[in-house]
Amino acid sequence: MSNETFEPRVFSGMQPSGNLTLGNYLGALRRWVEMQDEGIPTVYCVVNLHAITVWQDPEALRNATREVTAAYIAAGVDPTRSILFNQSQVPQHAELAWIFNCVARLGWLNRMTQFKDKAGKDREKASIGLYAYPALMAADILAYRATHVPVGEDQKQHVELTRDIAAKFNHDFGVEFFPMPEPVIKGAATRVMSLRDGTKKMSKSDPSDMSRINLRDDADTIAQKFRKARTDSEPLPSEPAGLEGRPEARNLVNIYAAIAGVSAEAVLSEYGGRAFSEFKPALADLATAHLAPVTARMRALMADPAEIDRILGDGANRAAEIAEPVVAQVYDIVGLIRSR
Ligand code: AQP
Repeated sequence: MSNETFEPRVFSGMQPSGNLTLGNYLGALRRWVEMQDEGIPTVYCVVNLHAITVWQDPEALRNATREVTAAYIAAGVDPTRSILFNQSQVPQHAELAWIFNCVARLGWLNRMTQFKDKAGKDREKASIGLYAYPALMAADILAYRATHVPVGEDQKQHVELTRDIAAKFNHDFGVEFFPMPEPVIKGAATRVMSLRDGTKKMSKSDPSDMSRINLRDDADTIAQKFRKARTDSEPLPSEPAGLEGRPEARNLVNIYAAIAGVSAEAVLSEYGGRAFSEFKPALADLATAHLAPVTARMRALMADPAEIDRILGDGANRAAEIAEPVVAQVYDIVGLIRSR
């Protein structure tokens, strides 16, 4: 079955497990805004049910939910053009996730690298929710029968699992109900790496704040973090092949390229042969100039939490208008009685 049978619709989300990073912004959020501006129907979610798959302080979680909403809007998500909401306010996500828990196979989930990374060595102590995370993500996407999912590279495997779940559901019940959603992974920074270790992904929940640029960091903090970013002692090469085996250098070049909207080649043709002591301040200036308006807008929005709650309430109503008939049909297909 092809997705042409389905109206195009975009869905994506981020966890309020901390404040958003430059990785979230360059890897996904900027693409969300582009897709909204292309006029495709877009549904963007703050995925707080995903966040609690690892421990979250309740007050910090409430605050981060509003802050992530503010970051979406500050980055250009327009709550009148996109549906912008918070996952727990639309119970259809959790309802559909249960059904997908019964469709997904243990063998599929056992292959998920994010679970392996996040559970660490002591897997016995990981929550069942962390293990079943991809089934909930499939529910997020498929409750809207979304066809496109803009994400960073790390989420590709989960979107592929969503396709497997959709295909198995369609096959088991002999229907053509769900589309096969496609991951949209584009740009020079689909995997932004930690500033402390070029082999590790930049993450909002990394214990070291110096490992990441937060969207709420001020100019001095951004400059300090880039200045202290780990690098080797060689000057920058004059072409991308010279970045081989130099993950930290590659990361900084990719960040520069993504923010400036140019290729890594273009960055290196300007900075090749120059030392990091010259490149890092240039990168900090570029990042600061780009992020300062986003940060300022985020702060202004956070000063009025009641308005954020109003936006989320409105978004949840609009989201439920789409998700409820989908979940009701799924119940019917599966043979579950829903009406009272
Ligand atoms: N470093 C990254 N580079 C590019 N894209 C990234 N994304 C995350 N980190 C990077 C993309 O941002 C979106 C939201 O991610 P998420 O909040 O659902 O969870 P995550 O992928 O696990 O992100 P974090 O920041 O690492 O969160 P924590 O620390 O809580 O696990 C996704 O599209 C993701 O690809």
